Amino acid sequence: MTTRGVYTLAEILSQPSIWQDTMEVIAGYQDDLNSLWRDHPVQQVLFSGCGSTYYLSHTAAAKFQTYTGISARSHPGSEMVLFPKLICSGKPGTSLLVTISRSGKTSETLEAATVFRRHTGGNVISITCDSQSPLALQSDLALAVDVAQEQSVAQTRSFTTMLLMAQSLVGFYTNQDVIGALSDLPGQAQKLMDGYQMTARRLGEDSTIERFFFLGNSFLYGLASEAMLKMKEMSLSHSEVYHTLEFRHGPMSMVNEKTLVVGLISESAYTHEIAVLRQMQQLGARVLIITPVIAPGIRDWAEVVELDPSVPAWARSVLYLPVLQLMAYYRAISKNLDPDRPTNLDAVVHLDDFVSDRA
Ligand code: F1P
Repeated sequence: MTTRGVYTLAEILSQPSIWQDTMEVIAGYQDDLNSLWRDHPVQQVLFSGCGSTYYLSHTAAAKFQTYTGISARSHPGSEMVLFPKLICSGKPGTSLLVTISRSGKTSETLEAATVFRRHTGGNVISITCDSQSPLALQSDLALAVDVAQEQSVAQTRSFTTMLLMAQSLVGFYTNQDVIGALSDLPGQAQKLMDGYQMTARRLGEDSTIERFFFLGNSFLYGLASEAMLKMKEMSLSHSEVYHTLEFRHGPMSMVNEKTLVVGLISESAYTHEIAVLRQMQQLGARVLIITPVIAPGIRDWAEVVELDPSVPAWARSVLYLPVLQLMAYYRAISKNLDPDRPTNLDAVVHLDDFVSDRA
């Protein structure tokens, strides 16, 4: 019995219970969030993180603008520090920054918060798994989900739990029944992992697959990016991410019979997204589709992970990831790698003297 990846597998499988434990924590932040928005109305919201948490910030920004109508965009922490003009727009005090960091210690993210304040005078919210971290302690409001902390370097439950928190920002701002919508998710995640763990294992262990392409639109692009990174970090595989229809504009030249194309399917663009995946299957690719909508005959040419369409789209995003995390895990183990300790990676990137004044 290998000890490789013991933390990663446990942390992936623990997501339903960790999400359940997080519900009360999330509900506890509603009043603080509503006060902050009421007392400091904003015209734009910036989201920022690094690596996995940059991808999370991309999903959060797309979701926030889609559902609130307020301008929202995401930048890697390093971009905000090195190119502060990316930050500046609008009058002082009309912007809000949401920084996302599992550790709350990543140098670029910490400095991005400092640069943001200096250039805009705006407030900083942090979403983190460490309430005692420098980022949390220097934020105007720290939304901490410490229960999701991990031993593995590869983010899994920390990512999805911080995503639950980010989704809840949207839900609170738009007066949704946040806890009602979130309360169904742990059971949905358990059902997905019970129902598709063997699919994830079979695809992960399939050594005839040499290239992975993860496709997603809108707020699913950030999740497709995270799935791409998990496959890279954990299994050192050829793994790329594209906006779904963008894949036709050149990258599909790489498709062959040793390719798995994974489609994270939305409801609003479903027919266009499925057309891309069907085309890739006809070019010889294997196809895995994660979708809330099931078209007739789709199972004849694709492997399908079915999401429950009764879960509101603004709350459903976390459900796209557990099966893809498991696929990356099983591929790592089948390649005799240790996903707990990805090659070349540390849990936190510390940069000495990374300050914007000298940028
Ligand atoms: C950010 C990060 C991770 C990456 C690796 C190194 O950490 O880049 O996204 O997967 O673990 O650190 P954090 O700011 O979210 O703690």
